[in-house]
Amino acid sequence: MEHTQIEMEKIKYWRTELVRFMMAYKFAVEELSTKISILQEEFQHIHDYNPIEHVKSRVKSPESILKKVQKKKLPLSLPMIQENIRDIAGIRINCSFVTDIYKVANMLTKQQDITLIETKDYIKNPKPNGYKSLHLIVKIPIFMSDRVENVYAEIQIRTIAMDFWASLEHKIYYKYNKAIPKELRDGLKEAAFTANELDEKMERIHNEVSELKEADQLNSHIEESITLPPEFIALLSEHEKHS
Ligand code: 0O2
Repeated sequence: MEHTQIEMEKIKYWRTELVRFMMAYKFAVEELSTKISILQEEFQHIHDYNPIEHVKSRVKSPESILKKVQKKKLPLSLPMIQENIRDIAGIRINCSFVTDIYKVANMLTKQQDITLIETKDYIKNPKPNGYKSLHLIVKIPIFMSDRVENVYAEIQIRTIAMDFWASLEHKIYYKYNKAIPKELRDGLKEAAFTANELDEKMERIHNEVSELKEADQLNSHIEESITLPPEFIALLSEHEKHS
């Protein structure tokens, strides 16, 4: 074979491998997104309430993967990338309340085909800058035509307030090229504190409303289930007249 033809064959081979490699992550995101949609719909149906407000997903771009390879000083090989960069497939779930975050995490990780690899709980242990979120690294099987790929994925679960904070911080972080001035850092810490207060307040109100709703439902259930015979009602009103 001519030299250039060998080179062409190599390029073709690597292109196919790379496309297959990226495809597995696309499928992982699709599989997880379907699982989350099922939970949303079923939970709404059973509990008349949806703990998931919003879901975003992405597959890391090849450029971002390469940046991470350099940052982590990894050799440029697909198996090494597969094993060491575990957030190529990423799902972000926004919940209304903090307790919902743990409910959703539990509903997902107890599914048979999801293996929980690592939990980073930045809600119980926030980052020094104020970042809060629950990160789960999971492994999920992807059934391809001739093989099963076990793919890592990162699931980030947070409240809307935590997400609002994180997206602003992310923008500022890149605007200042990762060196945020002190006044802004202090401002962000204060905002993280306020976001946390808001989360706590909203959850307290939600719980109070739920309790009222439950009491209402119980009362109407009791009213519906007890049918008093008319003689008994007459006896009661007679008794009331004389007392
Ligand atoms: P992007 O562009 O969002 O994907 P790792 O580098 O993942 O192997 P690390 O850094 O210990 O290991 O992972 P960690 O702490 O779980 O963070 C991973 C992701 O969480 C980040 O991805 C961010 O999306 C988010 N994150 C973590 N810390 C912060 C923070 O302080 N502020 C904000 N806004 N987001 C944060 P990437 O790959 O860094 O970026």
